[in-house]
Amino acid sequence: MPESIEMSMPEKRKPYEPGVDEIVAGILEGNRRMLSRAITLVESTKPEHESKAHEVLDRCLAVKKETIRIGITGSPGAGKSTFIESLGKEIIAEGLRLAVLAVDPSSSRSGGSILGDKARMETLAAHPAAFIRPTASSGHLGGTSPKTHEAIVLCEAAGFDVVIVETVGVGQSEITVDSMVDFILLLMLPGSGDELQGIKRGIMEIADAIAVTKSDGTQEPLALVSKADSEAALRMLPPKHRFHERRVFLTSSVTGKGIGDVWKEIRDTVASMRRQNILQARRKEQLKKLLYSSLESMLRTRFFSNRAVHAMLPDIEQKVLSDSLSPFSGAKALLEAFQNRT
Ligand SMILES: Nc1nc2c(ncn2[C@@H]2O[C@H](COP(=O)(O)OP(=O)(O)O)[C@@H](O)[C@H]2O)c(=O)[nH]1
Ligand SMILES: [Mg+2]
Repeated sequence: MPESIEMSMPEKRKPYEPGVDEIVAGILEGNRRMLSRAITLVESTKPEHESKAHEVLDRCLAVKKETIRIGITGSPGAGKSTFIESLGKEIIAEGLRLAVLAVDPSSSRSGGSILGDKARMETLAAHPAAFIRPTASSGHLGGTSPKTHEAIVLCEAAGFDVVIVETVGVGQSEITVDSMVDFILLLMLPGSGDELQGIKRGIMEIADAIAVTKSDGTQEPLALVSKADSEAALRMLPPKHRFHERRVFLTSSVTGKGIGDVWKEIRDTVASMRRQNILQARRKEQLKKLLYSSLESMLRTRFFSNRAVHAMLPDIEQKVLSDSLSPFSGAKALLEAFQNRT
C-alpha cells in the first residue's frame, strides 16, 4: 500500500512515512519491515523522531510475553557471530522465533572480521523465524547503547521469543548489556588465559556462563586448558546470582560441539529465574535503569540543543582554556542559562 501512495504522487518525491498506528499494527503482525523502521526510529537522534518513537515504544511495551534475552560478548574474532548462527539454529529448531541485534564490525573501527555479520549468520539471515539487525556501534563502545533495550522491546512485540544481543567485550558495553538481558554468555578463545586477569575480570564478574570457542582440530587441547583456567578464575569471584553456579563450556561452531548444552543451560537458568520471580525483579530493575538513562539522554539532548547554551558555549570554553574561568563556574553558568530559557 505505501508503494501505491508513492506512485500516485510522483511529483512529490518525499518518502512515505507511516504513522504510529501503522507502525505499531505492522510490528504486532510481525512485519519485519515495520520492525526495522521502528528500530531506525528509536535509534534516530533527530528531535522530530523522538515523540513518535516514544509513542511506538509505549504501545509495544504493553505487549507482555515470556521471552528470553541473551547477551553474547567477547573480543573481536572470538567467534560470536558464528556462534550465534549455530545457537540460533538450535533455537529455531524448537519452533521459537529469534531476533539478533548484532554489532556489525564492518561499520565500526573495532575490527573483527571483514565480512558483515549477515554473512556470518547466513542460515539465520535467510530463515523466516529469524530476524537479524546489524547495529553500527555509533559512538558506543562495543555497539550497545540504551537504545538497544528499546530495540529488544520492539522485537518482542513483533513476536520474537528469544532476543540475542551481540556485543564486543570492552568493559562498558557489558555493563550496558547487563542492564537489558537475562543471561550473559562470555565467549573466550582457547589460550586467552591472560584475559582472565585485568580488565577482563570485570567482564567475567557479570557473565552467567563462559564458552571456550573454536574447540576443534588442533585447538582442542588448548581449549581444555582454558576451560580449567576459567573455572579456577570463576571460583575466585563472588556469585552473580546466589542460586546459579557459573559453568564453562567447550564449544565449536564448526562441529556443533557444546552448542546444545549452552542453549539448555541458558533456557533452564532463565526458566528457573522466572519460577523464583528473580527474572521479573531483574527486569523491573532494568526498567528503572532505562528510566534514568532515558532521562539523562533527553536532558543532554535538550541542554545542548538549547539556543542560549549553544550561543554561550564557545565563549565559556575559551575562558576555561585561558584560565579566566574554572570548569565548575563555566558549567554552572551554562546550566543557569539553560534554566532561564523561555
Ligand atoms: N575453527 C573454528 N573457527 C571458528 C569457529 N567459530 C568462528 N570461527 C572463525 O573465527 C573467525 C571470527 O568469527 P566471528 O564469528 O566473525 O567472530 P566475532 O568477531 O566474535 O563475531 C571467523 O573466521 C570464523 O570462521 C569455530 O568454532 N571453530
Ligand atoms: Mg561478530
